[in-house]
Amino acid sequence: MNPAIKSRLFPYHQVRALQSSDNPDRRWIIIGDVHGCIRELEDLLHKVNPGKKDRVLFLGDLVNRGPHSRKVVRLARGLEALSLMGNHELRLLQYRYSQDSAHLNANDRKTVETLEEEDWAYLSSMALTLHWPRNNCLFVHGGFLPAIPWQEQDASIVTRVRNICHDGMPCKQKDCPSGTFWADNWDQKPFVVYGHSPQPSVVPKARSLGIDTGCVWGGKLTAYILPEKRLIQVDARKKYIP
Ligand SMILES: [Mn+2]
Repeated sequence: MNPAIKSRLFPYHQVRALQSSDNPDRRWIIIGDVHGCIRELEDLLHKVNPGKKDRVLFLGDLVNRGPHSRKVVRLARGLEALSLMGNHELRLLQYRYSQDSAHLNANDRKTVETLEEEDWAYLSSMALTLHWPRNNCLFVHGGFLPAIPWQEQDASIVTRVRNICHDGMPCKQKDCPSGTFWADNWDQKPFVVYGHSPQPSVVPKARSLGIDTGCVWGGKLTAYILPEKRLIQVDARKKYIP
């Protein structure tokens, strides 16, 4: 197929938003950015000990940067976990659907070489958001622009946003020193649980919670358990990137 056509067929519209089924006995185990840190993911799952009724949800960026992207994807598949799309998966899928290697950096290429068909299928199944109506919780990799309804925000926003400018649009810190973090401007419902922006500890705010605690940078890997609102963490075994 012509790569340009295949690229346009990239199925964002199919995976855009999921809504959870409402099983009152089910715990949701929300896991932040793993980035190939398989040993820490195994440590965390051991500590959390998911039951049969529980559902694991990854917030995206399972791959790249760390040592074992493929093993992480394989483990997620084995758990029948749901995963949302991170900017790293988005980039790999953009390459996959366009065959244009301009989407990839050197680290992405190493990951691409290891992935098999089933892994690509898993990446392709990732939704951009998941809404949990019972507690009005919304899960996403990056975040949202507060001025636009969350359902209308596209993959390039919800997987990547960090800072926003005074006009409400995304901006880079170096280009716009007065930009502010999106969650500092998010004072509406639903309550958002997100990853993507690593911090030494979780970032609790009135209307959001950030759980990327920078495992691949030598920080922690975090799980947030709902409905009990409990945090479980493990330390990174090492710093995988300087
Ligand atoms: Mn990310």
